[in-house]
Amino acid sequence: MKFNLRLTAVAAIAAACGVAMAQETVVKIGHVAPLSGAQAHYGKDNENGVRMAIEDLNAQGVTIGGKKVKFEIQAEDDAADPKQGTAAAQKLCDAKVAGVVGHLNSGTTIPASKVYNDCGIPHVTGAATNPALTKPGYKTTYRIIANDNALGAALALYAADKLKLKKVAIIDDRTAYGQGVAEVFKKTAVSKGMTVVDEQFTNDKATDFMAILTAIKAKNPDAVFYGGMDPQAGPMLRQMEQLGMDKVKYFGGDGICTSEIIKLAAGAKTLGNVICAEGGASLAKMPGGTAWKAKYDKKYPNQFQVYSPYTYDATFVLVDAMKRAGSWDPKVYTKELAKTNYKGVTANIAFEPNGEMKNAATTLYTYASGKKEPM
Ligand code: ABU
Repeated sequence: MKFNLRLTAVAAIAAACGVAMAQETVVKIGHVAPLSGAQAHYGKDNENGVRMAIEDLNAQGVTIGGKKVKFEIQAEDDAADPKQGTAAAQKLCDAKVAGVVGHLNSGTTIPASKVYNDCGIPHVTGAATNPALTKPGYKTTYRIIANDNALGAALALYAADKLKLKKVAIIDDRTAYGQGVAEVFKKTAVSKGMTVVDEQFTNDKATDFMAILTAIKAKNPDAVFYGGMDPQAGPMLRQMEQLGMDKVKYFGGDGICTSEIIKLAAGAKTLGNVICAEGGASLAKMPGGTAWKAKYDKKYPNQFQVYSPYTYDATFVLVDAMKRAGSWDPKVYTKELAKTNYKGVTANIAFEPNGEMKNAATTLYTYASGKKEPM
């Protein structure tokens, strides 16, 4: 008899849980980044940030407009390619995700932003830094880090004012990001009296830079600025060492400011010449950075690169707007994103009217000890 009563109670609880689970609505958050190709390590790190945010949100239990919600990620790969970027954006529009975190590259994010605007789904990038992203003034586009106007200028000011460097050579990878950040650096460097002794171009698939570095070496620069990502910057540092350019400072934006560059430089002493800039505070100075990073490393050992704290916060920013609107329907909640005042792991997040982050910090880093350190 006792046994039967217990079974009945268990069945009742199971049925109640079943009803509760059936009442949970699944809300999809899209994420897009390169998950294949030479930049997959950045994309995986970004995706990890979104996955961790979704796990934390679901563990907290989120209610929107009186309904219990369960979040799921729809993760897409754009391979850092603009065409695949717009295709992935259209796929997320067709899937009617509630919002998107991404993309990672400016070259994919800028064209994708029009697709999201046309289908009325908001996206928040925690990585793409070309200022042109927010120029169209789409109400569906937001960025939660500083843009390249800040990064390029901070690096040039440091080169000119602190290090008193005179001659710089500039290389970029002809992507929206690489070319954009190099142009800002050049403009500020020239305004500070520095001389640009050479300008060379490569692309985001190249690994052999001997010819352009040999041309640059002949101009005897104090520094090289590279606008591009670490799959090129790492081998470039090795080749600079091979050419004896071991006294030349090496500047770059957030695209080279990764953990992976340490591996890619493969022990080159020139890694110690790197000075790179990121559009946020260092982890130690972020409001929740240290604890967050410890949790991330436990979940995703050896995968941290740069942007995952920002993609984590970007996910929470979307959900915060949904909660305030009482709806996950983008037609209803998108206008709440503009009013964001969210205390994130990375910063207190609020937006300018054009979708840029208000009061975004910029931090310079070096690898002087073979380890990435804020300066
Ligand atoms: N911010 C550097 C990497 C991503 C991009 O803007 O292309």
